[in-house]
Amino acid sequence: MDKIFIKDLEVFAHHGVLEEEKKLGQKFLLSLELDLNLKKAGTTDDLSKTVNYAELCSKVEIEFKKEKYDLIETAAEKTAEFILLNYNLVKTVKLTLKKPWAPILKPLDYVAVQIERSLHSVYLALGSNLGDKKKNLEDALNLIDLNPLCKLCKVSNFYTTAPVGYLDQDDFLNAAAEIKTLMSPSELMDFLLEIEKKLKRERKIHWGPRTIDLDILLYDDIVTEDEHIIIPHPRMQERLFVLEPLCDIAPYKLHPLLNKRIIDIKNEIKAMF
Ligand code: PH2
Ligand code: MG
Ligand code: MG
Repeated sequence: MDKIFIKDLEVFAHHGVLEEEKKLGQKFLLSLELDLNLKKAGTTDDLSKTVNYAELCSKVEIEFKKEKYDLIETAAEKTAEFILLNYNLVKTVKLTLKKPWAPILKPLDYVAVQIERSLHSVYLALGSNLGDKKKNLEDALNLIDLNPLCKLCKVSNFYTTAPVGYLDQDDFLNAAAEIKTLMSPSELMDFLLEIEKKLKRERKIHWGPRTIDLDILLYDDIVTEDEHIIIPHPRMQERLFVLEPLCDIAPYKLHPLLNKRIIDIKNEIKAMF
């Protein structure tokens, strides 16, 4: 991947555990390695096809000075988040934050932390068959989009589907969505469970009626071995109520375990009926 480098940007800020660090402030040195495709900008000479590093430096400086964190870890994390959420072209940020003048009464060149962060592309399945189904799906999507660590990118059509599994229940309204997020799979799972709780999901019957069900289908191209977080979703390839909406927003996406496109998996299932 192509890169833009920014080395040792000096920013005066007030991060530190010690009281005098918060009061007096000190200089920090911020280095960035941004992964993005520079070919378009390089062949068209068009600034809008890349990241304007002058603007980025100014905005990062403002962001970095806004708060007073105890830890350089936190200052680094927040800065990486800011860049990924505000510059769509940037796929990955590697950030080194040096604190050369940390008042620890030791002769050293500098202390530093380095982190590497990316935005993750995730496909979700949504389902509701209790209460105002359409509103439940819309409320869930809004709550996802409101989270500062998530961006809602695409939403499928809503499909009315007959119940699968446990049959003695009302029809479902199903949908799929693509989000970009900074959360790990387990953080995202916890967040989705929180939304299910907020929207009054009760777990009484397995596969039974629910105001809202939110499932992770795909997370980048990862395949997990963790029995609590199974990605790709283990039954997605059998379920038309998942494949049909997903096909609206990602027909040519490759299922990382089956090595088949979503549209082809859907067509195979449809042919069986
Ligand atoms: N979800 C289930 C079980 N059965 N059937 C339909 N039609 N739609 C669903 O979302 C659904 C289901 C378990 O998550
Ligand atoms: Mg489900
Ligand atoms: Mg579920």
